[in-house]
Amino acid sequence: MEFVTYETEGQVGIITINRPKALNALNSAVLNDLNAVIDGVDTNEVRCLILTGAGEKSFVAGADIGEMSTLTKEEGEAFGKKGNDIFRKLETLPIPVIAAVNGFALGGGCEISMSCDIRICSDNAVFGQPEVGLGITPGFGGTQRLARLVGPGMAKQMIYTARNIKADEALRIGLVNAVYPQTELMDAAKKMAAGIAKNAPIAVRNCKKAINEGLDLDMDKAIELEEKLFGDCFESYDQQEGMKAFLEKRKVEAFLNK
Ligand code: DAK
Repeated sequence: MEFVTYETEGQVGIITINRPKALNALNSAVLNDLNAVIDGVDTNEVRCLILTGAGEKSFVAGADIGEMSTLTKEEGEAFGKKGNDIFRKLETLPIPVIAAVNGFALGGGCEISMSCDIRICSDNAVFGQPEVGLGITPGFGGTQRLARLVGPGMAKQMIYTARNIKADEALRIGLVNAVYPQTELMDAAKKMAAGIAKNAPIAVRNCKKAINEGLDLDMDKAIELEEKLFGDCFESYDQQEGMKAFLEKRKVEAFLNK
């Protein structure tokens, strides 16, 4: 893969967008590689993913402006769909994904981070949706996910003004969960991922499904969904081992994803 690398460390997978000369901007080739890498993740073996960008300056500086600059209306819509399908695939993967935002997360970069379950960032990170300054709308889900994450008022301010925000402001408005010195970001991401990976995988997956799908439902339906996913954990080896370990006052030997 030319533009996206994938490695595993134990039960944690690390996807790195690797086009540092263009600050990891997303062109069609990067999107194709990303799609193939996501398709190749063995979600039975890997229990948590980290998504990051190569280099120390940028996570993803957006969709590739050069490539977009000559698109027709139809091509623009097709490019939007290409990105959206991949971002949605990431969002609906059964396992959690942590975005380790190591610098610029602009436009499509901010949008891909918002397709992840959790965002943490380095202290040099910059977030923004600069699209209206380029004559377009956010096209990879930005209008939808930003409003859901930080509320419509703040999302509208960021999108209409196209003003970038620094890591401390991203933390204050809840766009990221934590800020780390650049040199500590990946260790923090790996530590969080390992903490997730050691928990019962079926339960973690069901929590992801309950939260993601429940947010699109009214409360009665959402609670019903939670009941089903709660029930689904029972009779599993991991539920029995988890509860038995508590009752026997010992540590869980291992959760086996069954
Ligand atoms: N696209 C292409 N190349 C980019 C890029 C981008 N988004 N961002 C940076 N680069 C390239 C630069 O052109 C430069 O290349 P060379 O000139 O060296 O060949 C190299 O990366 C280094 O960038 P700079 O020299 O500019 O580095 P600086 O440190 O001076 O500035 C910066 C860093 C991040 C502030 C600056 O590069 C910048 O402003 N970049 C653009 C950020 C941006 O506006 N991003 C949002 C892009 S718009 C849609 C689908 C998707 C989208 C919208 C609609 N539909 C189809 C509906 C998404 C839109 C976006 O993401």
